[in-house]
Amino acid sequence: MAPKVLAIVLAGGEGKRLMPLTADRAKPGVPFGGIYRMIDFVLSNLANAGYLKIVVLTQYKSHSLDRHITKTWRMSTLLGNYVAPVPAQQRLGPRWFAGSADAIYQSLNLINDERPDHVIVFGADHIYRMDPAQMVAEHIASGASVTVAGIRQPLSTADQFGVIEVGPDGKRISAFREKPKDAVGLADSPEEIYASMGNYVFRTDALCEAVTSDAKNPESKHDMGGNIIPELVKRGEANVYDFRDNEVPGSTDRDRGYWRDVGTLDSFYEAHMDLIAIHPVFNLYNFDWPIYTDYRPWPPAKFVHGWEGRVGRAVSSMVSPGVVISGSLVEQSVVSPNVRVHSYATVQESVLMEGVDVGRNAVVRRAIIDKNVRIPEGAQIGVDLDRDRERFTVSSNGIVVIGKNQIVEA
Ligand code: ADQ
Repeated sequence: MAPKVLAIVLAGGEGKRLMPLTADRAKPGVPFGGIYRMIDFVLSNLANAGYLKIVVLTQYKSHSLDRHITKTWRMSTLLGNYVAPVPAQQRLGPRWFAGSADAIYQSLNLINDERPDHVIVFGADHIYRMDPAQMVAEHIASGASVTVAGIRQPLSTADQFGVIEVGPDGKRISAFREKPKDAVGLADSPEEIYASMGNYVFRTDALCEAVTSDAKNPESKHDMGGNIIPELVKRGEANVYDFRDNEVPGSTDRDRGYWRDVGTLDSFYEAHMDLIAIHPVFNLYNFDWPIYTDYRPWPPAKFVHGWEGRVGRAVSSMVSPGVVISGSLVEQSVVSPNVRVHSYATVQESVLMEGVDVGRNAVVRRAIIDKNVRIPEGAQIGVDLDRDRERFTVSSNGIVVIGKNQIVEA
């Protein structure tokens, strides 16, 4: 009989480094790529691989995330009601999850109900395609207690990741340090480290034992990457799964192995620019491994002559349904549903979320504009960064970010 597998998606992350986009939504609920939300990528990967028993552990500001999962995933006839969002239940006392391992510990009842042989524990805030079944197969064949997905990343980013060292067989993890400040590069590539993708496959007994004994340890931060994985590595029971070995149907040479942690404003912005590059490094047109999301009855996008017959155009951009671009120019941008861009406005190298309205003559450059923000007539965003710093968030790479309910003065 095929082994029984339950998937747990950790979706409680607060996403402090994505403020103001996470001011009133959880990080996995942040809109991405026009019509998606970040969590759609991990859920699509699981669903495409045939894993349809999925619980999503939510916590922080989870309202819009819950609504999205319920509407898009849980009610889906395709998936047959399997994806269930599970909020922090405070079963074990009047507290929220103390960390990602505590989130699992407090949800052990779900594992006990389901009695799987193996548990997939994946994060919810990465943009990538992956066939998790290949990782599960390798995990089962190796007999490891846990298998951690690993990918090479620049040495300079070591302090954002769990850094993996492997033994002579290239598989058994010999050391694991969570976000080290003093990492050294790989022997065969000194400018790279081997990073944990925050995706794990556990033998069920090993996971239950690990989170239960961790819960009793007052010194622990109850963090998967900070506590659970290092403990299993110390016992010599953890293996790595190299993401380079993953073959997703329909992927191209260009987007094979693409994985983006979009935890900061700059990486979130760069991942959008990856989508609209002339030869996109992440290909949304792979219908062999579709990314599912919530489709609403929006009409098609429309490009119309505006004031004085000026042509409305978008080039090198992705434009979602419901958008109207009239007498204005949109370049190298990702435009979400129901955006309006009015005559003589210019939008360049920007990400506009649902319902944004760009007034006549306005200029928006290298910016991320959150849902429903109105850019008034003649306003300039991303033109004078010193002025923008006084009123908005400006990322370290100079991207201007305007949050959901911010008022933009004319
Ligand atoms: P981080 O992403 O920094 O590093 P964390 O903030 O714990 O770790 O988030 C991991 C996942 O768990 C995210 O999907 C987040 O949304 C979720 N999460 C966090 N706290 C939660 C809670 N209380 N309840 C439910 N879900 C919660 C991790 C690993 C690193 C690895 C990187 C890869 O710890 O080792 O390198 O991911 O990006």
